Amino acid sequence: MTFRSFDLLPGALSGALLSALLLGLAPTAQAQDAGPVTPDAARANFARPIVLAADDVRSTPPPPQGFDEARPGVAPGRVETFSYESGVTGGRRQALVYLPAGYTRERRYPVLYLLHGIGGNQHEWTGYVRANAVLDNLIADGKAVPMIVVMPNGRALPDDSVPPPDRVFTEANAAGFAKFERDLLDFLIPAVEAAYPVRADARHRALAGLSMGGGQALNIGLGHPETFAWIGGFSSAPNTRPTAELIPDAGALRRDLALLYLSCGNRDGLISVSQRVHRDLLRQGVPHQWNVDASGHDRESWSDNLYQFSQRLFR
Ligand code: FER
Repeated sequence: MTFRSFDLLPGALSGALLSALLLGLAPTAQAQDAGPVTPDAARANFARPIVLAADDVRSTPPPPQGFDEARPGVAPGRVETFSYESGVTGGRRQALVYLPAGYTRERRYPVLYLLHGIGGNQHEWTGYVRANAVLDNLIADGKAVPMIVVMPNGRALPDDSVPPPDRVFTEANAAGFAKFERDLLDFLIPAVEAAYPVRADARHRALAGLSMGGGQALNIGLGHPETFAWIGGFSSAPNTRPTAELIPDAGALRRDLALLYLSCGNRDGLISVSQRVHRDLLRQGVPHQWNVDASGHDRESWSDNLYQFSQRLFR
C-alpha cells in the first residue's frame, strides 16, 4: 500500500493500518484515471485486477544484497535542506539536496530531481526508500556518475505538510501535485542552478518519481524534453495524464530523450497505469525501458528501480 511513516513523522499511520482503513470503505464503481480523487476511488484503483502481458517482465538484473544499506567503508554523501522562494505557493519552500561524497564546487554536476508519493514529502526518498544509501554505494563502486539529487516537496500548496490520513486521497491534496509543474520549472530549477555547481542543460537533468511522483515525472518530463533528457516513472499513479496529453509530441521524444524508464511491481494494483503508458509509447515508436518487478506498491520496488535508473543516467 501507499502509506509510509518517515523518521520525521512519528505519528503517521503504518501501511497496514491505512490499508485496513481504505479496505473498510464501501466499494464503488471502477474509478477512471482522470476521475475525482477520493478514498473510495483510490481503494478501487489499488484493487484493479492485474493482467500481465508477455512483455510485462523484468528487464534488469536484480540488485545485489545490501544495495540499499549503508556499507562500511563507503563515504556517504551529504543531505542538506535547500529553501527557495516560490511564486506558485507565494512563500518559501524546502527541498532536500543530496551532494555526493567528494562534492566540490570545483566541478559541475548533473542533477536528478526525485519526486515522492501522495502521502509523502521531501523526506520520503531518503527516510523511507534509503535513496542516499543506494546512490552512495553505486557512486563508490563507479556504477553511477556522481550527481546532485534534489528531492522537493511535490505538493505545491501554501501548506505543503503531509495531510492527515483521511485527507490524503482528496482533490485538494492532489491539486498541489498538479501545481508543482510550474513550481519546479519556474522556481525550483532556477534556484538550484543559481545555488549549486550544476550543468544546466537537458542532457544533465533527470526527472523521476514514485507513484504520485511518477505521474508527475511523466506528465512534466514528457511535456518538456527540452528540459529533461532522462525521465523515470516508478509505479506511476492515476494522476498520469491520458495519452493524448501525456505524449504531445512523440517525434520530439524520439529525437531528444536519452532515457525513458518505466517500472512497476507485478503485484501493484496500479500497474494498469504504467502498462497503458508502455503500450502507448510502443504504438508511437518512442524508445523506453519497461521493467516489471515482483513487488507491490512498496519501497522494495522503488529502491530497486532507483538502483537501475540512476546507473543509466548521464552517460
Ligand atoms: C489513486 C491511487 C493512488 C490516486 C493516487 C494514488 C490520484 C497515489 C499513490 C501514491 O502516491 O502512493 O487513485 O489518485
